[in-house]
This record gives sequence, structure tokens and C-alpha cells, in this order.
Amino acid sequence: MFARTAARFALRPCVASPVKARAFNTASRATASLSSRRMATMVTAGVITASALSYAYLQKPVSADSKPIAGVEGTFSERTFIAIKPDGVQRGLVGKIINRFEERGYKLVGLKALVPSKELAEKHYEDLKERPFFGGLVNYMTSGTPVIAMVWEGKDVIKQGRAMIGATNPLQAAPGTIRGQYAISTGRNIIHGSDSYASAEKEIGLWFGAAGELTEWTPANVEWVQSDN
Ligand code: IDP
Ligand code: MG
Repeated sequence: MFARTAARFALRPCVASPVKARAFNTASRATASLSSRRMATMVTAGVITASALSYAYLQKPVSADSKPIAGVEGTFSERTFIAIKPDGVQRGLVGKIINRFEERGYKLVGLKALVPSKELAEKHYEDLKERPFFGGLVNYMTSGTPVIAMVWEGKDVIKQGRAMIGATNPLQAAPGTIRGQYAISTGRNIIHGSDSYASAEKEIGLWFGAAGELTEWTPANVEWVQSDN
């Protein structure tokens, strides 16, 4: 089970080069209890495969710039832009909201707290610029309380993120969704989430467009979250 998963999720960068005992010496924490000679023997025998190698790989965060900014739609690399708006921050809901995405099995690959410029807020909501609430919306987003901007990654994360957030008008949001649990006004609905792959591309680019702002990493529980047997 693990060997197959490792090939799928973590091992590709390592498999390209010949497996040497040295690779396992760098996987110090995962293999600290084993002597290097025993490890080398186990490597030769094919006993140590996925965990040690993938750990070595994990030690070296790589830039995510090598793939599309919103990942590949419909795969585990799909990404969405999620932002906890100033009301969510003022109400102390940051931890609870992050917790929901983490517990669901999604992976956090970008995070920052910032007060967006007027220009950024206007660009983010540009499709609503003719709406009567646009000015108020931009003021609320740029009022001085930070927005917690995040990029989450995982299978179907764009659609599922929207489902977890709930309807725009919290009074229509299902109980148990974020808005359905924490909000009662459309103008203070706590959270934003990309509504399509095209929106995710645009929004991640706007908020995390600089090189090196996103990370690629492999969660230790990947087998227990992603496997389809
Ligand atoms: P969404 O956030 O669910 O994607 P949109 O229709 O894209 O909903 O609207 C963006 C944001 O604009 C909403 O989350 C909300 O903060 C604000 N908004 C939308 N409609 C209204 C309204 O009728 N009154 C006040 N604010 C609104
Ligand atoms: Mg929207």
C-alpha cells in the first residue's frame, strides 16, 4: 500500500536518481533510531521505501512555480483561494475556519495576513463593480483589520471549498457551513472562496502572484487522506 502511494505522491523526484544509502542519512528524524548500516541493508533488501525517501524529499521545500498557479483541475493538486474577511478576524474565527479545511484533509500551501490595498480589493471584486454595494464592500475589505489570505490544495477543493463556506447570503447558507454557522448578514459573511477554476487562477495570482509565495510539500498523512485503495 505505502510503496504504491509513495510512487504516486512523493517518490518521483527521488526515483529519477539512483537510490543510495546517503539518501537515507539525510532522512535523519524518520530513521534516527536505525543505524546507517542497518538502514543500508534494509534499503538493499527493499524494506525501507516510501517513508524515509519521502522524508528526505520533504526536507527541501520547492517553489510551486513549476506548476499552474491553481494546480491541475480535478486532481489532488487543484488549488483555491480562500480569504477570511475582516469580520471573521475580528470575531476570532481564524483558527476555527483553518481547522475545518485542515480536518477535511486539504493542504495549506499559502498563508498571509494583510490589509489589502484599495486597488487589490477592487481588482479582486471587479466583476461586482457596477453593484450598489461595491463601495461598501471595498471599504469593509480595506478598513484596517487584516484579511487572512490562504491557498488550499486538494481534490475538488474549489467546489468543496464553496460547499464548506455556504451560500453568499448566510440566511440561505445550510447550517453547518461556515456562513450558516457564524453569519447572518450578506455584508458580513466572514469568508471568501473562489467559485471556479478560472477565479482561482485569477485570485491566487492577485494575492500570491510573486515567485516563491506558495509551497509544495507532502503531508505525512497523505496515504490516509488521499488513497482510493
Ligand atoms: P460570494 O462571496 O459568495 O462569492 P459574490 O456574489 O461573489 O458572493 O459577492 C461577493 C461579496 O460581496 C459577498 O461575499 C459579500 O461580501 C458582498 N455582497 C454580495 N452581495 C451583497 C449584497 O447584496 N449586499 C452587501 N454585500 C454583498
Ligand atoms: Mg464571488
